[in-house]
Amino acid sequence: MKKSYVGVIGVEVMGRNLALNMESRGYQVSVFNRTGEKTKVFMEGDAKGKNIVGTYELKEFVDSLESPKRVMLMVKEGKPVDEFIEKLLQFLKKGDLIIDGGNSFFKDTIRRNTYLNEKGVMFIGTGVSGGEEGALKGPAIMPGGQKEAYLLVEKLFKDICAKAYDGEACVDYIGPDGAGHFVKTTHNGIEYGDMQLIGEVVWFFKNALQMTGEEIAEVLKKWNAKDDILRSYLIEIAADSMKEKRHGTNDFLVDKVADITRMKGTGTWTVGSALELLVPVPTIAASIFAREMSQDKDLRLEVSKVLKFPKKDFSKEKKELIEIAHDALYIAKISSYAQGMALLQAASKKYDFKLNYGKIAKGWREGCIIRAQFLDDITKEYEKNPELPNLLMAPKFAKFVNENITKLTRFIEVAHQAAVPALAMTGAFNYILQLASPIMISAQVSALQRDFFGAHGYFIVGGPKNPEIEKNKEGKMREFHTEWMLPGRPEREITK
Ligand code: NBP
Repeated sequence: MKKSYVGVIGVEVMGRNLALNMESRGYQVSVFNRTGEKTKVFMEGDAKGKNIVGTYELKEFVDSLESPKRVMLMVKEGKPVDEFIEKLLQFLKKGDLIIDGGNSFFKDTIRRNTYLNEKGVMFIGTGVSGGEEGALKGPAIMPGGQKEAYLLVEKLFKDICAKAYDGEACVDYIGPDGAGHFVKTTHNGIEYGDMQLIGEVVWFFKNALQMTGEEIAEVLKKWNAKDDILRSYLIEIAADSMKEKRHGTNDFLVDKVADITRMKGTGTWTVGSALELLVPVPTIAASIFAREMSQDKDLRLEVSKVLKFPKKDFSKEKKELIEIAHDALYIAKISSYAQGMALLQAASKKYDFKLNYGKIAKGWREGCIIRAQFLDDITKEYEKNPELPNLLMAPKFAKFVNENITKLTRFIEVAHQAAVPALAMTGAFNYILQLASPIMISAQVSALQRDFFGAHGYFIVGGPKNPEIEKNKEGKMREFHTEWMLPGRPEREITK
């Protein structure tokens, strides 16, 4: 029997749709699932009559593949991945390849890569984005691992992945070991931020401007028009869902759906990594906090009986405020992506991922949830200057922010007067504000407090008009401590 080009383990939503996608591009695919019954259902259903080989023993699965063997795991992240790797090692040889296409934590991927490398088996950890539809029709793929491992699947990935409007494949080699999964995790964090920002705008429309679901849908539809700076998949589906009536009723689904958002954890990893790498991601973090707050419905029902705020009505300024919201959302999006990109930069430095930010943004243009016109602009800015210290400094974005920042200020002000929380919008605004502050007075105060109670030291700047930090002859920042408990409170320089 002819051997399969590739094998997929896991026939849940992602695995079975990826297998169908591969088969539709001319590849013979073998499949295996821990619970054989699921394989049987797949083989007798969607896979029937297709060039897909159903297998029920792991050895049979591996034997059915041509060499070098390409095994793609599409199983739940964590232990199942490690368990399959162990079992597969009994049958794989040097030069074979395991690909983990699930949402794995990048440090696990680094560990697995090292472990398998010692055994001569190559390993790719790859983000596969776009959910069920993406898996079937073309996902964005973010592979990390050995370059020679990538070359073994480059053609396959290029054939099955999404293609952007200019025909470019939404896959590229991301970098070594955990690079692909780190980028996918960051993508998910950015996705959380995008969703929260759009949610806050819709809340603003409903509560500050008293707009109906249909009106909101019309506005969002315009924002998704060709060449609009906000054009994106998430705006498109938000517009669509605003119009939706609950099946069999006359109620708008948006008025009936419970205000609870769950999460699977990749956004939390993004924020965890950001904390570890000392990269501020306030918009992304706010979106996690907002999801967390959404979970405790009982508490919110209780607190809302005790705390009540005035809610100013701004519906008379609807037209003007809709325009303001448009540009405010765009600025917040720039800020949020700047945070995500800064996280990628820090991780690239720490883990030597050698990430290419322009290419990463390019690869997100189709086949993933954050696909948007805006990503093209990000790519162009990084192509002009790959060493951009922060995305907000890209001339195109800096110009827009400088000209329109007061709209974000106004949005936040109106939102708060109408008792609409704007966690992510505020986070985006304050990120810009702090980043653009040559002197952060709050940090000056904290530095003083830390030195006062803990003798932690502080640095010295020239003064309000000279924000540069004083350095010694070797170029090192001079550090001082005030003896707060001694009479006269003398200052001494700390020399370590
Ligand atoms: P799930 O994440 O629901 O995983 C189901 C698969 O994992 C089944 O094959 C199941 O086998 C297997 N599995 C489990 Br659960 N526990 C196992 C264990 N202890 N040992 C061995 N196998 C085990 O499937 P999915 O939604 O298709 O997602 C697959 C991967 O892709 C995940 O990492 C997910 O995070 C990621 N992802 C999902 C989406 C999405 O939209 N769903 C999007 C992007 C990425 P069984 O059938 O025998 O229980």
